[in-house]
Amino acid sequence: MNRADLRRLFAACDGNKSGRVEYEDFTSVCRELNVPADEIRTLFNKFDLDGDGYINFNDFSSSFQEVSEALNLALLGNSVQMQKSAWDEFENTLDGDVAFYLGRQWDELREMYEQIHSTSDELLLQQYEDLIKALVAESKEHRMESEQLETSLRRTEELTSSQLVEMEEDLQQQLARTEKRVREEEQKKLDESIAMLQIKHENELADLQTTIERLTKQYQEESKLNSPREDAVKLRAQIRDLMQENEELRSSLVKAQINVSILQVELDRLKNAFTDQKLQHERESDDLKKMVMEYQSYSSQIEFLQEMNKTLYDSNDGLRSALSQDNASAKRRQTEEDLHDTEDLAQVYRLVLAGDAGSGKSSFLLRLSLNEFRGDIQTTLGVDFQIKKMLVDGEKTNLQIWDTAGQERFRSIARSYFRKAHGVLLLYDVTSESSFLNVREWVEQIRESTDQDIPMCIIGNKVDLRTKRPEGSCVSTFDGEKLAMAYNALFCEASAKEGTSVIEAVLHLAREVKKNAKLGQRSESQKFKIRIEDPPRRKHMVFMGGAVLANIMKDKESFWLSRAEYEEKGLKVLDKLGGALR
Ligand SMILES: Nc1nc2c(ncn2[C@@H]2O[C@H](COP(=O)(O)OP(=O)(O)O)[C@@H](O)[C@H]2O)c(=O)[nH]1
Ligand SMILES: [Mg+2]
Repeated sequence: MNRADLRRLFAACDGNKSGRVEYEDFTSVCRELNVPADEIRTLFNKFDLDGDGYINFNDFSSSFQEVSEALNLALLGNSVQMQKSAWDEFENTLDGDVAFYLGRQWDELREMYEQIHSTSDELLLQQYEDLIKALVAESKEHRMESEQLETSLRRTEELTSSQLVEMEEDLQQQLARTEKRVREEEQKKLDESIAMLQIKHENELADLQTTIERLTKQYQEESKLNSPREDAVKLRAQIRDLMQENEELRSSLVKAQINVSILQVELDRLKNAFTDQKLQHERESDDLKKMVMEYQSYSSQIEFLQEMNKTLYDSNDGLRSALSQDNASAKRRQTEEDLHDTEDLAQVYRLVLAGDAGSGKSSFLLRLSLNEFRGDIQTTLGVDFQIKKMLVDGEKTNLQIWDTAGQERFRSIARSYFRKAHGVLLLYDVTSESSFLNVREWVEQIRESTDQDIPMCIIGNKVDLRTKRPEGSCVSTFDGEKLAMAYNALFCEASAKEGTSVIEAVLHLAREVKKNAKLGQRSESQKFKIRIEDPPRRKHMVFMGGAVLANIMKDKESFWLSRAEYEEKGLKVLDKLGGALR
C-alpha cells in the first residue's frame, strides 16, 4: 500500500477529523471490522508507539504492517481504494504526500475539488488545481524549512548539551579540586592542632612528673620526719590541745558576742523607755506646775471668801444673839402652851466635824441625820451642815453639825471653821495609822483657832473593818483612849457604816457642850461690859450693845432706855434687860 493509500486509510479512521486517531475513533473502526472488544486496547497500544494517548500519521504508517496482520485493515484500505475519485487522480499527479502537506484542510479541499469537478467548469477546476499545487508547494517549502530548522535546532541542542556536559565536567573537576584543597587545609589545621595538643600534653606531663618528683621528695622527707620521735608526738598532742582550747575560746567568744548584742538590744529598749518616761515626766511636771498655779489662785480666792465668811459669821452671831434675847423676853410673856415652841428657837449648839480626809466625817453625818450609809458618797463643794434635834438629859436640844467638803487639807480654813464651834467631833480611821497620828495636829489647830477650850470627842471610825484586817494592823482602842485622855477629850469608837455608837458619841459631846455652855454663860455675864451708844436716830436714848446691833434693834423697846433713866439708876438699869443678857 503506497503512502497516499495509507493517508486515505488514516483519514477514514480519523472519524472526528482532528488529524489524529483518538481511542474513540479507533474503537468505532474496530467495531466496523468486528474486532473483539478485549483486543481493541492492545491494538491501540501497538499503534500508539510514543504512548501519548492518540495515533498520529507517523505512528500509523510505521505500525501499519504489524497491526494490519491482526486487524484486517487492508479490507478498509481496499474499500477505500475501490472508490477512486477525480481528486485521487489529481492527487496522484502531484509529487509527494499531498494529504500530509495540506493537513487538516485536506478533506475540505478534496470535497471542494469533487464539487468543482462535478460542475465541469474546466477553468475553475484548472485554477483550483493551480491553487492546490501552489498550496502544496508552499507547504512543502514550509515543511522543508521547518525540517531544516528542526535539524539546526537539534544540532544546537546537541551542541548545547555537549557544551553543558563539558561545563558540567569542568565544574565537577573544579569542585573536586576545591574539595581536595579544602581537605588538605583542614588536614593541615588538624595536624597543627594535634601537634599543639601534643606539645601541651607533653608539657603537662612534664609538670606532673616534676610535681610527682617533688611530692615523692616531700613524702620521703616527711616520712623521715615522721619517724617516731617523742618530741614530735608531744608537740602534735600540744597542738591538738591548743586547737581544742582555741575552739572552746572561739565558741565562748561567739556566746559572749551574742550576749553583748542581747544586752545592746536591752539597753536600747531601756533607753527608749527612759526617753518615754522623761517625756512623760516633763508632761506631768508641766501639768503639776499648772495645778500649783491653779491651786494658788484658788487659795487666794478661798482666803478672800474666808474673810467674807468671817464678816458674815460676825453679823450672823450678832443677829442670832439679838434674836435669842428677843425670844427670851418674849418667852417670859408667853403662856404655858407656847413654851414648847420657844424651846425650839432657843440655843443652837454648833458642833463641827474634824479629821483627815477619808476618815468618814461625811458618812458619819449622813448616818446621824438620815440614818443611811452610802459607799460612794459624793464630795460637795463648800461647807455643809445638818440640824439634829436630840433629847439631852431630858431636854430638847438643837444641834447644828457642820461638815467640810474636802477642805480638811486647807489649814487656812480651819480658824474660821472652829472659831464659833461649841464642840468638835474629831474623827480618825482605825484602819489608817496616819489619820490617827494626825489627830494631834487637828487638836493643835482647834486650840489655835479658839479663844477657850471647847469640848472635843475623839472618835475612832470604821471599827467594822477591824475584824476584816490582820490583827495589829488597826489602831487599838487602848491607843485611842490614851490619846483622848492626853487631850482631856471624850473618846469613843464608832462605825458610820453599821451605825454603831454614832448617836452615843454625839450625845456624849452634846451633854458636855451644854454643860460647858452654861458655865460659859455664867462667866460671860460676870465679865459683861456695856458699851453705851448714842445713835443719832434716838438722841435722848442710850443703847446697850454694839453700833451694828443698835441699828438692827432700833425698834425693840426693851433694848432702849432714856438718858435720864440711865443717869438716875446707873448700872441697875441692867435689871430691865433681864434675860436678854443670859
Ligand atoms: N467600812 C466602813 N467604811 C466607811 C465608814 N465610814 C466611811 N467609810 C468609807 O470611807 C470613805 C470615806 O468616807 P467619807 O465619809 O467620804 O470621809 P470624809 O472624807 O472624812 O468625809 C468612803 O468610801 C466611805 O464609804 C465606816 O464606818 N466603815
Ligand atoms: Mg467629806
